[in-house]
Amino acid sequence: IIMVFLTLMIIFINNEWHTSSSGKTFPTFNPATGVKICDVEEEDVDRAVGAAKAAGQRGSPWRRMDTSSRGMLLHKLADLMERDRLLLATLETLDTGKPFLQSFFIDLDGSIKTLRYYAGWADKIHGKSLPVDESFMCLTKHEPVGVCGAIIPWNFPLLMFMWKMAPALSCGNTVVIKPAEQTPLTALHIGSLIKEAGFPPGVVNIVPGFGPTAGAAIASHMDINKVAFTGSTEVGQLIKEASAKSNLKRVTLELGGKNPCIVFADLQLAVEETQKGALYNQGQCCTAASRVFVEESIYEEFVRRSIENVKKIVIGDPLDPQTSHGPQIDRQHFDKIMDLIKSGKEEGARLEYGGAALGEKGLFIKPTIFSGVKDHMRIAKEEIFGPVQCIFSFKSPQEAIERANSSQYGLVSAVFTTSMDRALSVSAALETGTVWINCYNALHAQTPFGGYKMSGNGRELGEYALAEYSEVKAVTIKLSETL
Ligand code: TXE
Repeated sequence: IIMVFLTLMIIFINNEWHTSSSGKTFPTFNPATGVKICDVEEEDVDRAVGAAKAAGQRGSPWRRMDTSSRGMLLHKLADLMERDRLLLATLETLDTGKPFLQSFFIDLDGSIKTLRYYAGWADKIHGKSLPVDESFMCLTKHEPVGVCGAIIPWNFPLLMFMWKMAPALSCGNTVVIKPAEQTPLTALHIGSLIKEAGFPPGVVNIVPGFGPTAGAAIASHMDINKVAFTGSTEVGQLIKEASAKSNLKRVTLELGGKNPCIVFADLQLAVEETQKGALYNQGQCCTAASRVFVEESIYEEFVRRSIENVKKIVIGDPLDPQTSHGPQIDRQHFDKIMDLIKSGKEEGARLEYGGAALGEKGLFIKPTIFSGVKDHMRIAKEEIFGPVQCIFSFKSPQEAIERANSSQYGLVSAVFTTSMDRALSVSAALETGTVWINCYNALHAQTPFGGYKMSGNGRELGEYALAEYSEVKAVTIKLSETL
């Protein structure tokens, strides 16, 4: 049924489906089989921005809508996603290769919860009255920023879509969203749900396309007031540059990571959580636990248990509910990972497990463990974005912190310890936007997410994200009468 439904996916603008004005299409593939799923119409950013701008103008149905009704629309969309959960999870797995149960439980759950969380905020976004000097009164109002562009990666297509769209709509903005070229399918199904939920035309527009064309057009568009991007640090830099050279649109960036975990104690928990952190989604996570520092006294036991633990992973057809590990997203990415694995072997890290592709063809890579990793090696410095766990040893907490912080990145980190003192002192010293204590990948719609240093700018999720999608207007009133 899905294959019939997916003959040609088209562009969603103004609550209608359009073909590309350039006539261009591009294919999307199932990474587990290499088989083409369907063709997708390519871009039309200008048309989408025009629709979004008109939909967000003063006096438009969207701008005049009660804030509580705005919240109800977001809840309605969440209801429809719950209804179509099976279809959406299947599409996500077909397009990304991620195991079905992960799509169904993690990606769909996170997406729906994000929508509901921001649905709740819609009528609670308000300013303040300020005690200003002399005979004045000052009120602040939080207004929409305008047209918000969103550029989405392929590792969590639906979840990243919701992390950007939900707060933008909750604050009353309109959006133009570009899914990643590898994974446009769930975004396009959301288009049909947007219409069914009853959002006014033009509030949400979805333009599949490539980075250097559609993505770059969003970053430099004069009528887009804000852009939110998740992807590589290199492209993040291009987006900031394009903003500076066009209209200084606001930019939030969620970029790469080389995330340290520091393990002092609680061995079995640390083995399981850090390995899940390193290998989840085939290692294709900005939060991947890619540098695991283990205290010298427990190092050998940690490595031994990690090897035992990795054997539980089931590699196979992502649609099979038994499968816990699928293929990498595409050939280019597969080659990049294999090259980094080769460099690890050549630079003297000890290969404890995996280290090779599975089978001659296809994009499956065996979960891989390196021990004896040294800070100068490429696998210790570069974002691998693949199923590779790198284990280092350390002697003192000071040394571990210094090495953990010695990175251009600062996205997430984790500490495993039974001492609350140690947990608090180490988490205070770590230069990352998130610190997990005795857990990993513990993400919640209520909790802000974003990076220090070159891992990004701004925060997604939680109340903090609302500031990224609101303009603050100060209204100052002269009081002529004092009583
Ligand atoms: O990322 P890109 P790629 C990291 C990870 C991965 C590497 C490369 O290390 O190995 O990046 O992956 C759009 N202007 N992450 O090449 O190119 C593109 O179409 C505007 C980390 O896939 O950054 C897609 O929609 N947009 C990460 C999105 O940017 C452009 C998630 C991401 O693609 C553009 C993905 C341009 N010039 C990769 N060029 C994370 N932080 O989770 C591309 N794009």
